[in-house]
Amino acid sequence: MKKTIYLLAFAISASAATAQGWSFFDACDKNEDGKVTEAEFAARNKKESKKKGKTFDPVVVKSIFDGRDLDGNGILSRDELDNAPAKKKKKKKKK
Ligand SMILES: [Ca+2]
Ligand SMILES: [Ca+2]
Repeated sequence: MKKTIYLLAFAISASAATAQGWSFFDACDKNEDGKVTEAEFAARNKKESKKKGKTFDPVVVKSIFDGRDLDGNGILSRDELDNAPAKKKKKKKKK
């Protein structure tokens, strides 16, 4: 039972973004050129870290950025940023 709730919360947080028309991508893409550069991504994470009282670690952010940058062109597209983590979850099919 506990597990179900946990999974549900996960699913909600992942889909809520798109349902509300908010996307992490848009939040990062400050100049709205349809791409998120490493600088934009870092800036966003820096802000988030500050808000959450965490220390901003550029090394960690860079590794996240690289992990999302599937084609390795140094820029995150909307697909790479918004859809990359969701892909993983598709493994577990749920109706
Ligand atoms: Ca941009
Ligand atoms: Ca890319």
